Amino acid sequence: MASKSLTLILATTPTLGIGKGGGLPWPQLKKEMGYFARVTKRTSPTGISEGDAAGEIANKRQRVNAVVMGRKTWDSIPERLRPLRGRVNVVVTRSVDGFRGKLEGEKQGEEGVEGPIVVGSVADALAQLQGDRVGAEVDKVMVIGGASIYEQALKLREARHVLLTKIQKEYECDTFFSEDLGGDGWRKASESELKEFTGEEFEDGVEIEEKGVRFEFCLYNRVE
Ligand code: FOL
Repeated sequence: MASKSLTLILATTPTLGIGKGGGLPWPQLKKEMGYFARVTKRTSPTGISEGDAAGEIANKRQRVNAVVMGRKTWDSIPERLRPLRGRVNVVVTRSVDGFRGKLEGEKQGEEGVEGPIVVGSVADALAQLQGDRVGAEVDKVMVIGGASIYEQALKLREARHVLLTKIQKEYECDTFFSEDLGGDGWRKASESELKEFTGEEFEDGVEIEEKGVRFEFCLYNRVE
């Protein structure tokens, strides 16, 4: 089976800042976070429409996306919102056993809530999501940070897409994205490619303003 591709999703300031003090650098931007939640949850269309005979016959395994994150990003998500709902959560840590132990000490085993898969690297995450380790068929694998996890992901050939929100205002940051998407290895996709990839309508356009902050939704594809 061919390996699944990886999509990085992130928002950056003009100097590529992504984080500050273990959280996001900017005040809560609801429309930006809403975009993140919808896009990471939404699976790509199957090509089989409802009521389609082929659809009835086909094995209807539930499809779901996965979000792959570093341990610090996991810690940054409010406890009541994690694992991120409607997505398979994968946490990358150098201390897999330590993290599993910490999870057990927390809530865990809350009814109907599946804990995260814990792995030692982004490559391990892909390997786990490839097989039927997960009860559902995994569609998109989205890498949601932080900096060192984006760097690890970008070293893999599977990293093909970057969904980047360009926040057009500078905020103080202590964590930065390291890849130059303006370079030869990447091509900015058109608005129609972005629509198709995300399933978003962008009725207000790809440039939004919220709380006096402008931001633009972009997709970059790796050049072969
Ligand atoms: N990508 C983009 N475009 N924006 C981000 O803010 C972002 N943040 C992260 C990774 N990629 C990103 C990492 N940080 C939540 C909190 C922090 C976080 C990622 C997600 C979170 O709580 N998400 C919930 C709530 C969404 C909502 O409030 O609507 C979720 O269900 O996704």
